[in-house]
Amino acid sequence: MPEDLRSYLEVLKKYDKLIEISKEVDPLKNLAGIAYRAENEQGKATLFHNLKGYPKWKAVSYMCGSREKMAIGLKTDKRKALTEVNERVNRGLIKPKIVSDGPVKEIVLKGEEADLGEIPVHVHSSSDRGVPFIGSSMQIVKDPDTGIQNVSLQRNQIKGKRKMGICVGPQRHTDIIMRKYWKMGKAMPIATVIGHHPAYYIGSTWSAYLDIDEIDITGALLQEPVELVRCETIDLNVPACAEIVIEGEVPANILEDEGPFGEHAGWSMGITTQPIINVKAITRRKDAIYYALQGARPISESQPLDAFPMESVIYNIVKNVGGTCDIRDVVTPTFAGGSHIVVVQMVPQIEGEARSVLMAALTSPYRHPKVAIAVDEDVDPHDAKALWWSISTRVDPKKDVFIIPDTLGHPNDSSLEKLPEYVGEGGVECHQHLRIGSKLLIDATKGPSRWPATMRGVFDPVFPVGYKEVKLEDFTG
Ligand SMILES: Cc1cc2nc3c(=O)[nH]c(=O)nc-3n(C[C@H](O)[C@H](O)[C@H](O)COP(=O)(O)O)c2cc1C
Ligand SMILES: [Mn+2]
Repeated sequence: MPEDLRSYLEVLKKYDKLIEISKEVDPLKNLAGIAYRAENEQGKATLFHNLKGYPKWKAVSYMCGSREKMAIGLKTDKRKALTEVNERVNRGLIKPKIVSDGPVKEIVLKGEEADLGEIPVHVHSSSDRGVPFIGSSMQIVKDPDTGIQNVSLQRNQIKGKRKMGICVGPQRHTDIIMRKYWKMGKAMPIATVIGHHPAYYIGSTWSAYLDIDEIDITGALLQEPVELVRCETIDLNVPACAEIVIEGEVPANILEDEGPFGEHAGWSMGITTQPIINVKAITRRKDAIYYALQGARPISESQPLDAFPMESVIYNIVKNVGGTCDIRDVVTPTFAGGSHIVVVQMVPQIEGEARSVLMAALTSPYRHPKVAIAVDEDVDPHDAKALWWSISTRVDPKKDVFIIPDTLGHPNDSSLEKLPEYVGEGGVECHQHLRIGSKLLIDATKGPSRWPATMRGVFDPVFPVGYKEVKLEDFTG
């Protein structure tokens, strides 16, 4: 059986990472808050069995709420995840196979039969004025020049029975491809895929090159070809074992108000103008499980799902700096929000290496990070206290801190300067601003390993006597 959302729920149950709730929960009023507490207070995903107004539906939330959970879904663990994921991807991407049918076709609703209102789409944040947004939408489009499909996670605002907004980041692949259709005066076919195994979600947030179909990355992550099935009304192929697929088109040159929506930084950018999707069909499983991916305030699913592929991609880059170097982990702390900080755990071998690694960490396909911090092998980059201790005790600002001005930033990082609107190719207005900012590099390592051990040793931590040997329970029970 191919891996899907259901096989993953079984894994979460086995590892005691899932809370099942049978009391009635309202997707418009309290689903988000309950799911947020389950993750932030207990580190667990939530499966809702009883949804107000949607008697036949179940919904899952926070299934991608931490690196730990996604790692067990990929049959590895939190610590080994980055090396394991990169080994799988570097072994070679795996092309999908086309099948003639699949569970996502159990129900096919075309034209007037299709109704977004039958799906239990939830309200995410206090900023959103009670409007439901689909957060778990993997958008599949096809480059008209190459015929290569692109998969990208982009939210949808519900605007009517068969109308949604789509939030398209400037200059990302969906935007570049959409403008090719618009230049020809054509609508862009688009398939919105909801609910599948985390390997699909990690693939869809993986920032690869334009001519890479992210579904091949999912194949590599799973180490088996993904099964795809043809859409009913548009010329696209979609995962056969997804829960729900919405088939539609983005009409040319139409921009409408979108938002407000709580962003990954933990606040809302207010209203911007964005393209829309006109829905042509909905196909789904008979007993489809809705994936209520929660966005916004940390820790939502925005941060870990941004982080895991970003950490993998950056790890793959920094481990080759200067030929090869000793990288132990790469972490974009989810509690910080926005994925603007990247921490590299490493043992620098020679002078200058940590700085080069920090520059490389900020120069990947990802625009999010603006602060890079190098910590040594004895500092856990997942632990905020250890990070602060390291910065406080191992950094001389005049020689260990650098700022690189006027660099590309993330378009949703409101602390950075907005560039003026530009008019894109074919006279199409850009609907969002690009931002220019700066980068901060902090070297909090103990110094190169080729230095005499006594020089690095100055920074070695000391521990209370007996600390490593004792267990408190042995003395209190
Ligand atoms: C939870 C989550 C929500 C996201 N929502 C959006 C979005 O609404 N619009 C967008 O452009 N990117 C969004 N992203 C980022 C894109 O998914 C990511 O940049 C992806 O790599 C873009 O695909 P591309 O490399 O094919 O351009 C989101 C990421 C996450 C983790
Ligand atoms: Mn892409």
